Amino acid sequence: MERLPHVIHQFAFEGVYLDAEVCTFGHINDTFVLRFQQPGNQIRKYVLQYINKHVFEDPAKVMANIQAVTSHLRSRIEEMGGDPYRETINLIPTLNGAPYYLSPEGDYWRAYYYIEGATTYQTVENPKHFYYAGRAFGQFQKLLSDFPADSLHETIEKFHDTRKRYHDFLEAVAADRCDRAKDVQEEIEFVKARKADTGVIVDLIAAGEIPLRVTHNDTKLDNIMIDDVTGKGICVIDLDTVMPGSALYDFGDSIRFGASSAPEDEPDLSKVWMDMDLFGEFTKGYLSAAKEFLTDTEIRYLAFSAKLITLECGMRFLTDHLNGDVYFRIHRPNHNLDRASTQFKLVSDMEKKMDQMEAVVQAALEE
Ligand code: GN1
Ligand code: MG
Repeated sequence: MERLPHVIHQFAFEGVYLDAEVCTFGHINDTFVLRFQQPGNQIRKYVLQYINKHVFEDPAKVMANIQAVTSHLRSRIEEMGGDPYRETINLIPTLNGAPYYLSPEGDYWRAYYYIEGATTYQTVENPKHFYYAGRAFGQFQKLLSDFPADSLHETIEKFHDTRKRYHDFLEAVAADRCDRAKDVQEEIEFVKARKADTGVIVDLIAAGEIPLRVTHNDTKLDNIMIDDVTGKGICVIDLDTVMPGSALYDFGDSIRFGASSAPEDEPDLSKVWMDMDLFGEFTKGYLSAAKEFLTDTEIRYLAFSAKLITLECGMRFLTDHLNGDVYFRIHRPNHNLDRASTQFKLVSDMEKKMDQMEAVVQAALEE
């Protein structure tokens, strides 16, 4: 917080600065909502973020991706008669016209317009929201389907390469830096028993059986803004991991987070399961926008991708727990272990429901 006054003066914000509030949700960056007084007593809000340098080795490349993708989105939204100030994020330049501020200490900061009249959720409060979240993520991929994927930087290498994530996990188990492996044997065995799953999508990509597309790669529910009046998903946010990837990663990650009956870090596992109604809502919304561009092979692996990305995320949380919580921000002891446990509970439940999930995908295609 003490760095804020200096940083705030680097950006082309309008009005008189009033105050800043910390946003505690994301696990990676530090986010602040700033309020500025405008003439006539109006208040305007902006979002200011400090980019985590340990996660993003080259924040300038992250920003180049975001700039390119948002300017593409902006022109497509304008062509369709939409509102480019609500339907995509918009960067605020620094006073020098740069897309981010690099401080003398080597820290990267960026700012956006705050989108008014819309909210992000940690769990689905109204099933229709989830239908519209699916539609918005499908639409996001569609709007970017003519964007040259190879012009984007791979800002985190092999981000959703689940086989690589599995090897990182094995390394963390072997190193056991914090002497925690003895207490999580059951969780470790759970992951090892699913080794064969980890190569399925990477192998399909390598064999050219599914295409690389421009994907978001972090499509959890709290990365979409839901309009407070219409309940529609209006804006996809957190574009840090926009990279070439598989559409399956985006579908799978949305289900992992949003179709769960409980928050990602629920400590009471009896409250955690995969909600089939929510799975249906998202799948219908997503396919209403995406069925026109997805291939048959992608569609065949949609249900599986939900399980795979949930396993991958659980594995990442468990890896970080073993490594001493160096990647995901924690707010209590064993927080990453709790997060891993919810993911594994969801994986087990999805395995039981896989036939039903596949039937839901087929039914949504026929709508
Ligand atoms: C991180 O920053 P945030 O909280 O939106 C992570 C995602 C994980 C997610 C789990 C760059 O996303 O990959 O799925 O936490 N982002 C990065 O909640 O690693
Ligand atoms: Mg986020």
